Amino acid sequence: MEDKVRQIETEGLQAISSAQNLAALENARIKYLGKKSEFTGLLRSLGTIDPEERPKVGALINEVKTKLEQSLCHKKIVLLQSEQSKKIEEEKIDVSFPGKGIKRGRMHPITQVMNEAKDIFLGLGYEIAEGPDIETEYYNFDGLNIPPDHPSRDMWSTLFVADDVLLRTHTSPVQIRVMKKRKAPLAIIAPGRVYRRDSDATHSPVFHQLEGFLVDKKVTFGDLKGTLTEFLRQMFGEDKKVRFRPSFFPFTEPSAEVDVECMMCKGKGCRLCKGTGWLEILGSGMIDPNVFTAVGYDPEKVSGFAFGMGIERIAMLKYGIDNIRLFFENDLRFLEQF
Ligand code: 2NM
Repeated sequence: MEDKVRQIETEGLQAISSAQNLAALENARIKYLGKKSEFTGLLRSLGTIDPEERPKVGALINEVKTKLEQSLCHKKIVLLQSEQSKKIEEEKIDVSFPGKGIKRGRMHPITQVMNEAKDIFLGLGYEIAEGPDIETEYYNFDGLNIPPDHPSRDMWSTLFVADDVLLRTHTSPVQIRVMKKRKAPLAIIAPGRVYRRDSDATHSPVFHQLEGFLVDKKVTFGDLKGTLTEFLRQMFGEDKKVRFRPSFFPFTEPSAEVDVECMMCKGKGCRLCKGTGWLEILGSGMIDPNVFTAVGYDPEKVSGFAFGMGIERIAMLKYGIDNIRLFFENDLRFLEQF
């Protein structure tokens, strides 16, 4: 029996020390010290052996059991440590590695062009004013000297919310509101969303405008020309030619449309400018006396000029974009180019 115990000791210690991982070690424990092991069997059969021998064999079994347990415990610590350090090694991260490169967002091209235009007028001493997108006929049409039967008022041009409630078709109502509230001198720009019943490659039912006006004593058409020429030079480049063409708007008299030399062909004539060498950029004019009367100003005492431009149109010309819908579809392949 003693030989058997010694043999189990040798084999057990061997199995423990050669275990390569915790699972193998656990198998060794079950095999050599488990409830169904040979060793436990011997321990149980202790009662059947010669009483003379019993203390000696009992002591030996206890000694071997302790040895195996200590060996197991020690090996377990060694394996745990090596598995831990293996895991640490595997999961090690090099913090000096370059990051994943989080994509930076950017301003929408319409916002960029709008900000550029605003900044130029802020530099010229203008102030920004805002107003509601939902307006009444008075602020959108009547106050601007637009006659009751004007085609822009009908339901095929204007988006109505209810009778006498509509989505503003330009930002001019903001200017009427400012003039009604404050007195001259004023230099104001009104940027914002506007709405029209129109939809094709160059027209969207929602688009952006920047309008503005200046009122003071003795404002002249020369002031209008100087201001808008300076704006266009800053916006499109010092080298660009600018021209003023007679036009008509109900709210200005006289009125002028302003063109800039085509930036694609430098005035030679191309697809973009339809062979004319010029691109129409904005509308303008001297504020009509009827508008002044409507807001409570005396047209004998003050004069002023006003202008308006479509931001999408400017952005399309500036970047050579042929479809306005690209601005609203939010396709990153398009937006990432700006
Ligand atoms: C334009 C063209 C010409 C304009 C006029 C006014 C107001 F309210 F002062 F009378 N605001 N904007 C105006 C004048 C707008 O857009 C093409």
